[in-house]
Amino acid sequence: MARGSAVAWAALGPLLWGCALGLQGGMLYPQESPSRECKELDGLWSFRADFSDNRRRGFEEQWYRRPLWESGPTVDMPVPSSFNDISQDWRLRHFVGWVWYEREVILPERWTQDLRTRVVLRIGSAHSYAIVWVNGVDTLEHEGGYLPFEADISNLVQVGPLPSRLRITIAINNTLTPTTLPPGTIQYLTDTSKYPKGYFVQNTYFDFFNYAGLQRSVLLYTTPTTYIDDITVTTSVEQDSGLVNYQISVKGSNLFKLEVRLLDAENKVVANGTGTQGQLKIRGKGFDWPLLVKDFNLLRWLGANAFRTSHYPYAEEVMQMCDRYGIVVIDECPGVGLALPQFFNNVSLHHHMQVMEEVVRRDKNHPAVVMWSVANEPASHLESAGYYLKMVIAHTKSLDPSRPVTFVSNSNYAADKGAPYVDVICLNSYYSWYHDYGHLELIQLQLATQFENWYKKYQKPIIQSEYGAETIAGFHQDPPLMFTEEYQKSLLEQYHLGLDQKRRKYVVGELIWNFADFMTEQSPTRVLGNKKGIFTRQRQPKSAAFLLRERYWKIANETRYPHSVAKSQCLENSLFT
Ligand code: BDP
Repeated sequence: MARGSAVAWAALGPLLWGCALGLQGGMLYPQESPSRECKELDGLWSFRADFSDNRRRGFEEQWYRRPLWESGPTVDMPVPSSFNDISQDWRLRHFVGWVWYEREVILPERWTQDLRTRVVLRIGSAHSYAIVWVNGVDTLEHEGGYLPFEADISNLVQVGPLPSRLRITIAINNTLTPTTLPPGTIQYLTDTSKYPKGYFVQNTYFDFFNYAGLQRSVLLYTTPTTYIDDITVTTSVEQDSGLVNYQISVKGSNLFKLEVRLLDAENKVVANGTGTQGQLKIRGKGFDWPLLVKDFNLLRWLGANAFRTSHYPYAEEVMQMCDRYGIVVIDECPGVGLALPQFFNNVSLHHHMQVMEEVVRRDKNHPAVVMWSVANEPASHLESAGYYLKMVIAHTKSLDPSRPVTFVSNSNYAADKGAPYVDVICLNSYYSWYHDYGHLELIQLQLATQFENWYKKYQKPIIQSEYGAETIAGFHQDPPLMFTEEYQKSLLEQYHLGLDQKRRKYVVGELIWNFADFMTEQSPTRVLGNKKGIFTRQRQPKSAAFLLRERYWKIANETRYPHSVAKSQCLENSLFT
């Protein structure tokens, strides 16, 4: 049901570097300034899901040509949000196909009359394929969720006297195909004794609910016609000084003068520069007060200092918080569910590289990002996956030579074809949960074997990127049984004993699965979603949260005060600044 041509099943062959790759321009986070204005389009939009059999009625009847209400009934839909959770209509929660959003905006007169102003429409993310019309004119298409895209719409709004009313229509398709990220398949069930005619299901190969819609902010912003399109910052340290290298791309004219000022947290200028590239030298450390946001407060309460954006890039505001809180991030793209051999084809590879370009373009200047992750648990034992991962990793390294690149593996060390190309080996394992369940006594042995095998083969640093147990808050049993708080706690304890054996050697990180419970598709193994959180979905701690809190603060204090007796409590006001 994807729009346009079907999947091209090209055999994996050498890719021509640069062919159709290479993003046009930057994707800076919109900020207000004396020369830039922002107009948020968050709030209520008109919405309609296309329930027609082929899901294409909207295109056949050209719903974008006139206000949406003229072509049929609409409902209110808040933006940002996932349409699945808003309505009481069961069909909408599980809808697969095209949905239509529309919103009218009145523009300030200056935006439409002043020809030295550029007006840009920016969509924070639309999962997963989007087509955008402005006043009925096809303006923008984008493939892939979780990442922003935008279009200069000046020539659509600056067309004569007062077209200050703008109608924005966005059609979004959440169908996952073998060439989307994450990939998926559509299966038609044709046994008419069991299913009505035309019945199909969306198959996915990952463990979270495929929420869709305009899930992040939509906004309009302006720039002058000569404007900064992109900034790339890389940093290093030389003795006592921090070095900030910058490269600025200006568009619209060659006649400009650039002054660069670096501000600290209190808005004091700490370094100056001029021109489109240069180096700023600064001294000292930054310091941030904790912000009043629950998840970051919980991270701080825990003493956690890192997470992975499993399994897609998080909102830009989250990345900004990480910068401020000193939380380091393994920034992962939506390369999840690459489970079937047919997903490793040339079309997907090309798209995957493009997605990595979009991730790096968006997040490259966040100091919080310590590593890029190109995928979670791909079928990396396949030869075709080896080539595919090699190409995506090499491409990501060429986009950002300053950061390590990884993917997260759950393959056997001897079979994994992608591991030779990563800088850090990231491993997911679920001993005593999906294997040998109930047998907590096996964890230490199995974990030691896992680490030793991988390290012997690759001699690379290793991160335990997932481990955990499904736990229903309030379920108790001692001696522990699966799904109880006691079982989760004991499982983590056993893992920690194993991790501590290797921690000072080559195991450089541990990431619990998961921070908080989250929604998944229904299945016999999921009780209202994935319950491996150490916090509930409402952010209340399970017993394991207290265990981790002890551990993380003890490790943090050991590192920061190596000569004092390690205490398992927060010793300072700030986190890891
Ligand atoms: C891992 C996946 C993660 C799942 C987790 C689980 O990476 O997305 O949620 O298993 O089963 O394999 O809880």
